[in-house]
Amino acid sequence: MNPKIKRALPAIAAVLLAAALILGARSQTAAADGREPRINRTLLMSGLSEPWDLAFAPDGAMLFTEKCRGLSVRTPAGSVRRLFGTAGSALEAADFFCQGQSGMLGLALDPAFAENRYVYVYMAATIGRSKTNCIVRLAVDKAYTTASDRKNIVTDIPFKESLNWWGRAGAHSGGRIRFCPVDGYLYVTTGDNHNGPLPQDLSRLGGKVLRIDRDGKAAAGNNTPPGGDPRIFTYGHRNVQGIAFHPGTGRPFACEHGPGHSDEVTPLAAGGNGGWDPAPMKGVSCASDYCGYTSNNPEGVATSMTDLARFPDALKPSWNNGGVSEGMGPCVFLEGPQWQAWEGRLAVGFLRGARIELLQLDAAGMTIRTTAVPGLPSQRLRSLVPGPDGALYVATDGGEIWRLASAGR
Ligand SMILES: [Ca+2]
Repeated sequence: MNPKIKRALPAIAAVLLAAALILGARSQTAAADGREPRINRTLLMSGLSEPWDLAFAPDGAMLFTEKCRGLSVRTPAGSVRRLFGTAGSALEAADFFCQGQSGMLGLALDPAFAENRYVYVYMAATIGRSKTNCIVRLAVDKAYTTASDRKNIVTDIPFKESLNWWGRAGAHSGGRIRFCPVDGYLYVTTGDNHNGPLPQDLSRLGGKVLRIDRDGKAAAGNNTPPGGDPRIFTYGHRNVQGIAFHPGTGRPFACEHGPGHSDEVTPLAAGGNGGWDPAPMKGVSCASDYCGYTSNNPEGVATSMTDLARFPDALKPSWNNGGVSEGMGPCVFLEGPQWQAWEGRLAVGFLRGARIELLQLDAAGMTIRTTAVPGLPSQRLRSLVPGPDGALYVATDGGEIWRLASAGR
C-alpha cells in the first residue's frame, strides 16, 4: 500500500464513521417523522341493517343508527339494545320511516352527555301530512335501557317526496350531524333533494350546512346572508354526508357528493356559498328543473360543484377527486400520536369508491397529498368515528362495524 494512503487511513476511517453516524441519525429522524402506521382491522359487529352512524359515550358504550330500524346501543359489556325507532325499540317512533337514501342517519352525543344524557339523531319523519327530515333529541338513562324526553329540535329539513327523472323519493337528504369541540355547536349537513333552486334558496334548509344549539336554535355568528334562515351556516351545497373539525382550529370541513364528477372536500366559513347551483339558467332546459347531472348554462358545460364564474367568492374546495363521482361520504381528522405519519390527516370514506383516502393539508386547508389506507376490503364506507381507545371505527353498507387500530411498527 502506498505509504501516504496508509498514513491517511485513520483519518479516512474517521470521516467515513462520522458520515455514517450523520446518515444514520438522519434516517432515524426520517423514520420517526414519516413512519406509516401498520393497521390492524378487527370486525366488531356484523349482520346489521345498513348502519349509518356511530357515537361513543365516555363510558365506552357505542351507539349506532341503522337506516330503517333506528337507534341502538352496544353497552360496554357488549350487549345490544334497541333504543329508539321501529317496533321493539325502548321508545317507538310512529312517525319515523325510511325511504330511498333517507331514514335514521346521523348520530351525535351532547358534549355534556355524561351529565344530560342527550342523544341527537337525524331522521325522516311524517309530520302532519308531510314527510320531512328532522333532528330529534332524546335522553337515555345510565343503563341504556330507556329513551325519553323526545324533542324535535329541527323539523323542516326538506325531504324529496316523490320520484323524478333523476331518482327515487328520499334522495339527497345529507344527514351527518356533529358537535364541534371548539365552538360547542351542532353542525347538520343537508342535501339538495334533486331540486334545482334549493341549494341557493336561503329560506329553506336543503343543500346547506346548519349550525344550531342543543335546542335547535340558530348559533351565534352564523353570518347568514340578510333575509336567510339564521340556522344556515353555509349554502350552495349538493349532498353533504361528512363533516369534520380541524383539530387545531376547529374549522369545519364538508365532504360532499359530486354529480358524476368532483366529489368535494371544502373548508367552510360562516355565511359562505359552496357555489353549487343546479337551477336552469335562462334558455336552459333540464328534466324536473334540476341540472345537477347535466349543464345549467347555455354553453353546455357541466354544472360546476363550485361555480367561481358566477360566485367568485364561493368557498374554495380543498380537494376534489376529478372526473368521477365516487360517493364521498364520511370524514374525520385522525388525532393522536398512535397514527404516526397520519396524525392530523383528514380521513375521507367513499361509498362507490370503497376506500379511505387520507388528505394531508397545508396551513390554508388545501390538500397537498393523498394516500389511500392500504389493505382494507373493498366495501361501501358509511361512517368513520374515532373511539375512546384511539382506534378508528368504520360502518359499512354491508352491515359491518370495523375497528382500525394502529399497531405501530
Ligand atoms: Ca362547492
